[in-house]
Amino acid sequence: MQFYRENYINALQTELLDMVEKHLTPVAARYGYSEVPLEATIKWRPLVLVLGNYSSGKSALINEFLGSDIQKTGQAPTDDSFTILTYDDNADPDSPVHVTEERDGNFILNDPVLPFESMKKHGQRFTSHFRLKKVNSPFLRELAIIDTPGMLDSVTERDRGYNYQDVIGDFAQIADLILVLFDPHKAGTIREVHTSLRETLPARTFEDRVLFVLNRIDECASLNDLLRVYGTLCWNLSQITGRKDIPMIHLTYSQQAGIDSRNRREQDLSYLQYLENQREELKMAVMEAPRHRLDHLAAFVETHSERLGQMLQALVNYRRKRSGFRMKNLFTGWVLSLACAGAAIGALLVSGILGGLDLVGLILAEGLLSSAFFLLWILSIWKMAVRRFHRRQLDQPESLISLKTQTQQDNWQAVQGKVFDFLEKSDGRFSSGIARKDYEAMLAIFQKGSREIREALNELATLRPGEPVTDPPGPFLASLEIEKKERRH
Ligand SMILES: Nc1nc2c(ncn2[C@@H]2O[C@H](COP(=O)(O)OP(=O)(O)O)[C@@H](O)[C@H]2O)c(=O)[nH]1
Ligand SMILES: [Mg+2]
Repeated sequence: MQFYRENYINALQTELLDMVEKHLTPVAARYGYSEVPLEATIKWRPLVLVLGNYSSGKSALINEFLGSDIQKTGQAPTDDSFTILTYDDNADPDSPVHVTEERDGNFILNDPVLPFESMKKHGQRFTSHFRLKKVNSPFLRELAIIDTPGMLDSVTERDRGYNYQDVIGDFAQIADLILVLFDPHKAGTIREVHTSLRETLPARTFEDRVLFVLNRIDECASLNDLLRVYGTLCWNLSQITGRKDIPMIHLTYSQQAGIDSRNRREQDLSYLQYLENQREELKMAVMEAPRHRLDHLAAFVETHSERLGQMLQALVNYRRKRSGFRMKNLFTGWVLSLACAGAAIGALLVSGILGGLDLVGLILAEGLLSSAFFLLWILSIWKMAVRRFHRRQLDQPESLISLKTQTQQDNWQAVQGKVFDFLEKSDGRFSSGIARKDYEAMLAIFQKGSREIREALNELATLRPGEPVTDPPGPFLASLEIEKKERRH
């Protein structure tokens, strides 16, 4: 079969999902790392999340992409819902672009095909502000868009009845591409958006996954005004991100919305002609979402195999420490039992009670008595000591692992609670052999699998649409598969 860039992307995606499903999810389930299968949030179509203040023109820009007025727009906070816009495979692609089907929050949150089941936790008020629209726009063939209600000031924010920041954080985590929109009137108010993104996105994917857009640029009075606004935004961004280099900012506006609102003021809009191409560029960047999905998947495999690896390392260390403790304590018990039995027999001899016993009898008595003491030790002190050891580990789980690098510390933050829960629930009784094997598998995925995936992604970057490919990607971790099979036989 001839391979092209398009099916290379698909094949790579299938390989990666397979890897998560076969290798990561079973381990994640075994140790309570995740309640739902890990692939649940990443198996649907590539997702583009659109964020920004209210009336920064999110909905208008989306309408522009889709080629029709699908989303409501307006100056006041018009639309307070999260809306998934996705393609309708059954609709007639030649009919004018329109909404072919609408679904409510209850449906979306309960459909196992969709990646939103875990968002049920945000409650009924959120559910009633969540909807899905199927649209026959060709723009949506390879991706879905999430339109969001804008951020309001913090006072009004409290009346929503759900935690807006948390919802945004959850969407950001499953999104492959995030558009953050600003408009010239509010180029300074981006702290909240940034905070929730920083908190939820793994640091190394932040830069690749977020696109900054200065929208509604047709509302600047002149080129000077635009430059002033642009400068303000850059300054704010670098203040908040703490970086000296300014991220790329797309400058654009919605043509239709612009025409509708024009001629209210004196404006010199001659500068716009130089920026017309930016809309198309942004559109192309958004249409790269399937490639971002691959990066996202690669990062997903990397992050979760690394975290699971660390979790397992802590568990393996726990078992090692526990065995060491048990052995040491057992040995102490044995020595003490012998000593006690010896002392007791000595005392009895001195008092003349055991006077009639010969050497063999004495050895036998010592054996019997020390065994009794030892049994007593095992049943009482030893058990208690192991329980106390267990509690001590639970009190300071960080003693189970060495945290030298920042990455190790970040990962530990993410898994510490899970290690605690698992140890508490299992009471420390789990197979150390299986844990060690699982740890090695996670290490192999993190080190070898990630490298193989990166190589395939690099190869992809060199391909142009329509260009044939000599080798399909993968199979990744062939060695791990073979090892697994061998173990089964
Ligand atoms: N002049 C101009 N007006 C815009 C532009 N984009 C949006 N608008 C208008 O700004 C208002 C808010 O837009 P909307 O898309 O609803 O913002 P949202 O709250 O971010 O979804 C509407 O009245 C739009 O017509 C633009 O690029 N130029
Ligand atoms: Mg809107």
